Amino acid sequence: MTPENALTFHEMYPRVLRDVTTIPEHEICTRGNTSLEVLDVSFRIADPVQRVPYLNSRPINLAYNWAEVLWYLFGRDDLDMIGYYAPQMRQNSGDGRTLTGTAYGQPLFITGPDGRTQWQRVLDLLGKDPDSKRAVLSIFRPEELIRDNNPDVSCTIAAQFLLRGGALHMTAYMRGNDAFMGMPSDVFSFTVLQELAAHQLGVRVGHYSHHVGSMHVNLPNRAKVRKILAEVDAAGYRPPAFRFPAMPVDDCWTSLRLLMQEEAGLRANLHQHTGASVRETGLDPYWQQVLLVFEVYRQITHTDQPVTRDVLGALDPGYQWLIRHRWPKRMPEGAGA
Ligand code: 5HM
Repeated sequence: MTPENALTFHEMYPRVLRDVTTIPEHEICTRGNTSLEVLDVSFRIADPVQRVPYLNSRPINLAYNWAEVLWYLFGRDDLDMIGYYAPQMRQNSGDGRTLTGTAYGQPLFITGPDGRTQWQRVLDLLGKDPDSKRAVLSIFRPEELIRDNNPDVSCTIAAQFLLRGGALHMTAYMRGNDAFMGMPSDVFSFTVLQELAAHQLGVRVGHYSHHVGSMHVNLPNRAKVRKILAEVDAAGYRPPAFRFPAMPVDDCWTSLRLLMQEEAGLRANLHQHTGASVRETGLDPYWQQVLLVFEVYRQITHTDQPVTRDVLGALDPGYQWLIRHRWPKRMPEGAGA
């Protein structure tokens, strides 16, 4: 199948939702979920930095998306961290403490017997053989199907980097993807990994491709999908013209380690931030924005007050738009969306 193309994920998201809900190939019922399904869905995003849909009817949770990225990058599998941002993920845990299949950081960022992570191996490989077709990050493990009732089997089979024409392209292969709920988070985190890898290799960010065996929408979400389609189909619809910021070209890992420490303190409500204290961390402004998002989420989770104007005002316009739309009831008075 020829992949559909779009410049941004904002453009592609409603297109996939429309295909799955208006011309489904199957209606399936598995593990208690009834879904509309299309098989073998592929698409390509030309500018993967533009990884976010800006939809009134489906404002993404930027705090969760960035937390998931950190959770992956630091090889974590604990519910303590990810369950704080997405309490519903606790249902997929077999032991009440960890996740197995969903914790993609474990296969990707835990050091193996050769003293390297999978991530480092593929980057080393591309450094030596830039045209390689072997730069594969494997995620799905055959052992995941040993237990019939495994509550958490990886949905992502693998991801591949292809360095061509001086740009790092990424292709993700998923066995199944929930087009409404899961796909925005998966595209967000995978394209951040792509951007990070491109910077580590010192090359441009190429296009991002997404191949899915079973693309589906669970029936209870069909009404929400209709709202999204109504929003983009409305006469005179114009998407907000935000640009998602580009990651700085430096050793992001130093910033990421500091961000990870800061995140843990905010999550435990051990400290709090203002616009000024975030600037004083020494983080690059790009990572300061992520820290501000975690501070917004701390205020939302640990207090019952509106988010402070100071922190809200320090956010990049696109981030601010997403936060205002996600948590409209927690905005300071007079701070309209
Ligand atoms: O029955 P199954 O294991 O496929 O249920 C898990 C479902 O979670 C997937 O079918 C998919 O709808 C969703 N999912 C997703 O879309 C799960 C993960 C976690 O690996 C993901 N994207 N990253």
